[in-house]
Amino acid sequence: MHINANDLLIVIDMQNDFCPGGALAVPGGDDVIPLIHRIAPLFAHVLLTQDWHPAGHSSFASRHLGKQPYEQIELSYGTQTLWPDHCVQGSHGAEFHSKLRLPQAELILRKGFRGEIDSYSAFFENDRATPTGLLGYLKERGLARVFLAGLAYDYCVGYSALDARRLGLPAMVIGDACRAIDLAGSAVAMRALLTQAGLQHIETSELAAAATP
Ligand code: VGL
Ligand code: ZN
Repeated sequence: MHINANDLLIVIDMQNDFCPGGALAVPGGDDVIPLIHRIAPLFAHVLLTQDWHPAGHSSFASRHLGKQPYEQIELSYGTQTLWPDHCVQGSHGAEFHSKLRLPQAELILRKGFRGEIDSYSAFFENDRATPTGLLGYLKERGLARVFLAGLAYDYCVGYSALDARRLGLPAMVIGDACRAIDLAGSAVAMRALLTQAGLQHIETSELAAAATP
């Protein structure tokens, strides 16, 4: 798999709260940091996403009387899984993991900042209709193909990949550079959804820099 000048690496939600010790820790979440560091220099363009919720966000179980984390509820835009309070704006948990070193990242895209709607995907909020602006950014910058890595495979990575595909953008999930929350089989379910949508998984070892002339 050769990387071109207009390919983009999107590193999803590599934040303290999604790493071991965090409020919504993804098992082995920080294990992908060295893998991301290995592949990032192959890309001319890197973008980071940052889950960024106001306190009392509607995706937090604590906001809903009698509800526990990981239960589901119906909100105006559909079914929403409830989470422990996480990635609260300005908190330590919302910061990028201290070992993550991607100073070359050209954009930090924050999402989930509206109190009444969650946003897993980097492209659309959870109503699957309200755009984050990322598509416009990619178009204006001539970035054509996206490669996705980070956390969590079965939520933010997966939905970002599905939306990229829905928008007609070639997208690839770097499978070994992701980790899943894996709630009730959600990792297997997401893999099936991605495959069904025609999305390809690749491994970090398959990535190679474009041949220099
Ligand atoms: C995520 C659940 C809630 C993710 C974010 O980054 O996958 N999952 N907020
Ligand atoms: Zn979140």
